[in-house]
Amino acid sequence: MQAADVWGQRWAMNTLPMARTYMEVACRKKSLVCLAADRSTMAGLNDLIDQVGPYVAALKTHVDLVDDWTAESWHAFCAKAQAADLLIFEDRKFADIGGISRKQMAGVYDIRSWSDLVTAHLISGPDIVDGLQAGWGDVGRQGGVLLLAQMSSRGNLLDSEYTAQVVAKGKAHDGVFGFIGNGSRPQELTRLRSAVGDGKMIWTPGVNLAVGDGEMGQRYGHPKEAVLAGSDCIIVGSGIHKADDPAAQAKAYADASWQGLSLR
Ligand code: 5BU
Repeated sequence: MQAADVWGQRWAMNTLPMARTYMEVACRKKSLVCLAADRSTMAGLNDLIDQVGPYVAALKTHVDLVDDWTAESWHAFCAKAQAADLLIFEDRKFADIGGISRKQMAGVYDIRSWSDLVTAHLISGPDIVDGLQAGWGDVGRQGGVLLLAQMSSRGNLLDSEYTAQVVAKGKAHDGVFGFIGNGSRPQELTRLRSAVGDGKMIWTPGVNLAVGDGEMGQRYGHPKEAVLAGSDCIIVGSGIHKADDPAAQAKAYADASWQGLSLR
């Protein structure tokens, strides 16, 4: 089936090339899973891609939590992810003023050179999106920003009024790929989807087949419920990378997410 048929209005209304690339990858893999690759060694990260690459549509990184990081090993890791047909998404949660965010795209990690997507808070105002876009522009690349409209963690300060403002400002900006929503609370997600409409992506952390409370205030909802409530991509970390059989678990998450999409 063509991506346009599978995704319906989401495809029709979402003209950003990066969003369409994601929707096509998801169809090729029958998976709406973004792997949160939160392992601390390069060997662990490389193993993970080797095992689960076929079952996930995107890769989410925290480049600054790797103990043995080097520019060369990271470059090779990104090449492996690209070969596995994965969008690379650095969950940097930028939050500074536009000009500094632009500079932070460079620096030691040079996020602008290998990321397709990054996260940002809108707490400092909308110029952060222009700053991040300028960062990619500085190296002749294109990317998309996912704005944090909600979070999955207990007691976070992103209340409904804040969410509404993030959505209103982000919807109008071409540099915004979409929004982060709370995957652990389908009702909140349904409200977020109705505010966002079909023109932008919603990606959701806080998803696990074992629904309930996680470590240190994390909360989890079920993958299928999140997709039914309007998530376009479930972000799954420990549910996959801490599993005894990461490949089998990644497939289970992929199947649950794909089933959710087919019922929507
Ligand atoms: P977990 O192991 O599935 O709980 O990992 C979740 C990942 O998603 C982890 O990398 C977090 O940094 C990320 N995350 C989150 O959990 N909640 C949020 O609201 C945001 C990101 Br934004």
